Amino acid sequence: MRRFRKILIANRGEIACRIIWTCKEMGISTVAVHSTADRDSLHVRFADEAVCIGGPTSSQSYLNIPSVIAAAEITNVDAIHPGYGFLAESSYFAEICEACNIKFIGPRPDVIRLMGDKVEARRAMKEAGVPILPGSPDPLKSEDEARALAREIGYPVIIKAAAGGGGRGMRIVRTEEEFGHAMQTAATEAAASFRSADLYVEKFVENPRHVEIQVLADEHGHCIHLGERDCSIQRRHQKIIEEAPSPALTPELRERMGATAVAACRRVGYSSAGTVEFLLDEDGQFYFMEMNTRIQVEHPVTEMITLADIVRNQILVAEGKPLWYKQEDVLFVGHSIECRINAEDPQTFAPSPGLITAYNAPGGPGVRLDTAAYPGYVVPPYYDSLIAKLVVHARTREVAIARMRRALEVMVVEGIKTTIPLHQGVMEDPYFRAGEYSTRFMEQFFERRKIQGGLAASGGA
Ligand code: MV4
Repeated sequence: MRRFRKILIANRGEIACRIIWTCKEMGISTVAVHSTADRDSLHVRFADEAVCIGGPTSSQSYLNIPSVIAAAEITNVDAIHPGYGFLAESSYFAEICEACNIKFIGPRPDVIRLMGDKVEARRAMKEAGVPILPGSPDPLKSEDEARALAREIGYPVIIKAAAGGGGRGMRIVRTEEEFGHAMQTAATEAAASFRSADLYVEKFVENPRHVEIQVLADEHGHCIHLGERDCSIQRRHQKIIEEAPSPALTPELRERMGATAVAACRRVGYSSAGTVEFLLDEDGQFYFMEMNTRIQVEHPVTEMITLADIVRNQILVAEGKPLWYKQEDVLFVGHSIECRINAEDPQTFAPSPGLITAYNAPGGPGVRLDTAAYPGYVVPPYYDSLIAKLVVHARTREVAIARMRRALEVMVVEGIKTTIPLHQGVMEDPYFRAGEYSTRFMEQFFERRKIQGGLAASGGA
């Protein structure tokens, strides 16, 4: 067991600031790394030390392993927190950290590698007794074999890249006639996007909800869950709104999904914070989708309803400490909703980088804003367009929605386009308000608005 004196944050933006907040509370010094485009960023300003690690593109800086490690060596840190994205799920980077005697704040490299291979992850989950969808036990070897398997499973099926995840390189196949073409294009896309062109096939679930369980595990085999998040509101596999608890779960289903996620983590020797993603079908059956071995963008909704600090727990278990609370000690209070504010056109989702000319942060009871933006900040064009996460907490879902509407109303971001008007529209949507939505919500929302005469006519953008 050791105590970290200094941590390097291998990330930028709101998540780098979020990690620094917790380090300050724990009395741990921080080192920020930044690209030349991020010199004036808040994470650079709030960290105790800062090191420029390269040019503006991600590959020149935040993905540049030798630069990040050099910064860690120069500043003599005990550990590196990778945040999300960039190097967070690189088993190779985790291994390099280990070889340099720097603690990687996350699970072991072999566990990251296992979960990065979706075919292997499915196998491990099956062995742990976690429900998986009918599908390939191994990567597809030939079109004929795959076709026979799809016929056995029954259409519709979905072809996915073994090295994929997050929706890249997927093809839904509804009839046998489409199969050959779908497999070809999926293979081409997988080969271009990932190290591996391997594919697998699964039964396709119509109108599912995306419900994920937050887990915390220490290095001594203890594991607990902090309940679920409903992340069904997405567009092109980018989450837009998340909430906890899910309006779709009963206490009984929550307990079963939580226990299943914990069993999955035990089986693979998981440590640190992690997320087990499930598809929930219209009959209330749930199936393993993937496991994320990092802290996630939407972790604040879980922090709000459980009063846990997930980053603090990641740091404590990385120090080798046992989890200090048991499953029975986890609190669940009220309801939380997160709206992702992106520097994007709210209708086309085209990126909208540039100068923030005017800015007002909402506050007041039950409002949390995770952001690295400030008046005069220039949103660079090189990275993800997320500029703020507006998170609310209230006793009930109804009051949480009212609180979100009021916070969105007083939030001002001028000079660039943002998704604030889109969120205002969703908060007014009768299906959202009823909690009746699936992963198809956004397309249906835009369809309803078109019929009504567009966003502008109904109080949106
Ligand atoms: C699926 C599915 C239906 N059936 N797998 C999308 C992201 C990636 N993690 C897997 N995804 C899906 N996998 C089967 N067998 C539907 C999706 C899916 C989806 C999932 C969650 C949230 C939004 C989605 C939008 C389209 C498709």
